[in-house]
Amino acid sequence: MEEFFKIALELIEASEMHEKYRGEECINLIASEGIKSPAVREMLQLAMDLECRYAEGENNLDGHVKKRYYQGQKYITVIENCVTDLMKMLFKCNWADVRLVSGTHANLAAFKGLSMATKNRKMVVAPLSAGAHISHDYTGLAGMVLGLENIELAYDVNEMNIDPEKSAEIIRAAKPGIVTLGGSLFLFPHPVKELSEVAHEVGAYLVYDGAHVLGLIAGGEFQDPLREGADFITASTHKTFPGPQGGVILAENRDDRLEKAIKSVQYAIFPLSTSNTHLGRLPATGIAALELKIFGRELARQTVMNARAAGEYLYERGLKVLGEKHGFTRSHQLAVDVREHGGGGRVAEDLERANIILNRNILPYDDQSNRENPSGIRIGFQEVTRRGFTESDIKYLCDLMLDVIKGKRKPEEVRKDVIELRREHNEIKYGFRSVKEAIEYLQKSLKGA
Ligand code: DSN
Repeated sequence: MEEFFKIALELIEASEMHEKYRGEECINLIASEGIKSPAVREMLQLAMDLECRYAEGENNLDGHVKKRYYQGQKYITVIENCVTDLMKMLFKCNWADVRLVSGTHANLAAFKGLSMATKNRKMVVAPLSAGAHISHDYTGLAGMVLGLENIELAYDVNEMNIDPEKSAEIIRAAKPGIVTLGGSLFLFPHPVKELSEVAHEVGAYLVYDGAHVLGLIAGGEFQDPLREGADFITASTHKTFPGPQGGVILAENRDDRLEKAIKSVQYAIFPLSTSNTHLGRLPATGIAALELKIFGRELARQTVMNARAAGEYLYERGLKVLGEKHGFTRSHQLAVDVREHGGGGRVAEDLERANIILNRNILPYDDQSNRENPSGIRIGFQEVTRRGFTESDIKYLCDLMLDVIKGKRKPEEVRKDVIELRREHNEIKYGFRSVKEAIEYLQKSLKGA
């Protein structure tokens, strides 16, 4: 009993300490994370009963609830339908599913559904080292769980992008059921237009994993995959889309081909891969969609501007920032080759000692299995942008990073400055300060309409 109680106490203390450490004392630059506004946080708190409930069932082709297997659903159904509609309207499409609990779950349902619809187990996708997510890969969900056969797209390291011509040849030769673009190291828009035409020519569906860039797409930055020809967008809702941790799939139901695929993906969602859809996150996801509708353009623009400004600043001071040819990035991310400073693992750990949190990253020319100390680090600017960082703050942050990376100052010394910089940015911008403020905004806008 004593041991059990000690562990319980340790758990509570660690949870409290974590909130202070990462929430108040670190500058967070992990590109796959995101920060929520006070209104989104408050909405999560308000949904504590919803957090206890279940809602299994089927949806119709509008993405609305069609059938439920439990009672007590009258508001749950409204909530799910409202969030679905907000997502459809935000991303200008006529089908969405918000029952996915993560981006990987969204990929699971899309890949499973589409491999059933096409009766084809081949998927053409970028290599892991060129930015694909582990769930796309033969060593991850796609290969080991779903049993898909992966065929790699061609990647052009000079462009830091998928090579459209060579990849088109690969798709034509492989005749897959799925072509997947998008991913986790994602600096420049992928050639969706070119490759969706080829995918459709061979009867494949094009899936765009927009987990990292969903908020940028909502804000009109980066690219517009559904208009460029993608059949499905899979994504998480907690990176540049600043909502609670969750997932979503979006599509434009244009014709019989899409309708067949949507039905199959819906079946892969329920009954194949969900029971509890984690309902407590849904109202807050809707508030995040509202915030992007109102503030998304400005937020996305500033996020990309901050990332590009950091790229230029670090490059001018001698770091090997990739993608120089195209202004370093058009997303929220930068990729930096830090081999001459000890490698990605070493640099990420040194920065962690200074309370600057980012991740080591495999770069396209790395050995894919070198996950311990790859060449690169990946830096994401979505959270600092929401904390109100503009170009001058970004340059100062880069100076602090350079001090550590170049060994000019001890990380522990830099940490004091990092904590101070973080404390100067307590307010979350581009969102509502409370649910009340959101309601007042909506009521005022509706009155004026
Ligand atoms: N593994 C995450 C990333 O950091 O990109 C996404 O799931």
